[in-house]
Amino acid sequence: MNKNNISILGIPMDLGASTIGTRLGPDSIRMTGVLDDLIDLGLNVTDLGNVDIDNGYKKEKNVDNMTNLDRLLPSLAKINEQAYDLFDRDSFPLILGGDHSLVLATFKAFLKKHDNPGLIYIDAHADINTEKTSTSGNVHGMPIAALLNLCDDRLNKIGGDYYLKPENIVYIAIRDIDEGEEKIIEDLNIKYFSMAEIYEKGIKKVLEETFEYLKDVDNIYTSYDIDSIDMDIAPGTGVPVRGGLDYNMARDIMSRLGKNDKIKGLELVEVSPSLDIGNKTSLIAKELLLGFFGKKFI
Ligand SMILES: [Mn+2]
Repeated sequence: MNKNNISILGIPMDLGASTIGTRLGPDSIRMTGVLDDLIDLGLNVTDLGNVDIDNGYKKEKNVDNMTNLDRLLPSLAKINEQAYDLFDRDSFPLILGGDHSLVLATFKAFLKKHDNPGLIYIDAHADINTEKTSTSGNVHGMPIAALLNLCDDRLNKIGGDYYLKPENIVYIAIRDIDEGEEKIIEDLNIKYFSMAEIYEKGIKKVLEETFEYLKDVDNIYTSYDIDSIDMDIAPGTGVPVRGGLDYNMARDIMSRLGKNDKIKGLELVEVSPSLDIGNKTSLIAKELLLGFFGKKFI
């Protein structure tokens, strides 16, 4: 994997969220000038543009507690195909989202591309509700459950019969977990680092333990939800939660992940410019990406 060559795919998705706005995330991040800055770091950047998604303009009916399902399924199938093509290129894949339902399609493509891959999931939420445990019906709270084959088959089977092993996922920064989710995490013994544990150990130790835990996995995908960061510094997101990562921690995580050769793909999701204050969330997203790709920090 050549990290000097980056291919970028935007996924302007908001069908999985409760509010519209994340469809503007990829372009808002681009408009910070991050592509020029990556080129200035000496990288070759290819922007493949955005996946063409039919987002509509309002919520469609709720199908068996999966909102927008009828439009989500063809969109996720399309994202899955284009993500696979992205992962098949001889360059480092960078995905800009978009609401987090998209990871169901992107990580399915990663599972098809790589044998026994791992997932580092940096998020305020666990996104591991099924349509039976979810109180909202929003599919961006369900992708991990679907990747584990725990949801309705219409979600589980998107992108084919490839599934994530529960022992191959590590959550970082979760702090807002629903009751049903807690039970799934306990039953499957899924590894996570809460904010309390992160404060106690520090980022360096948390990531060392993460890679030790994933030591039998050669190919790791990182899914970075901007709501992992505290809502006061990254307010431009659909489901903000107080008590998250501060800027230095968020940036430090990215720098350390970027230096690890096992990381074979990165996505940054849930930036919602219409909920932002002074564009600061997109600007933080830019700094996170630059940190991942080697810009010196502090
Ligand atoms: Mn999320």
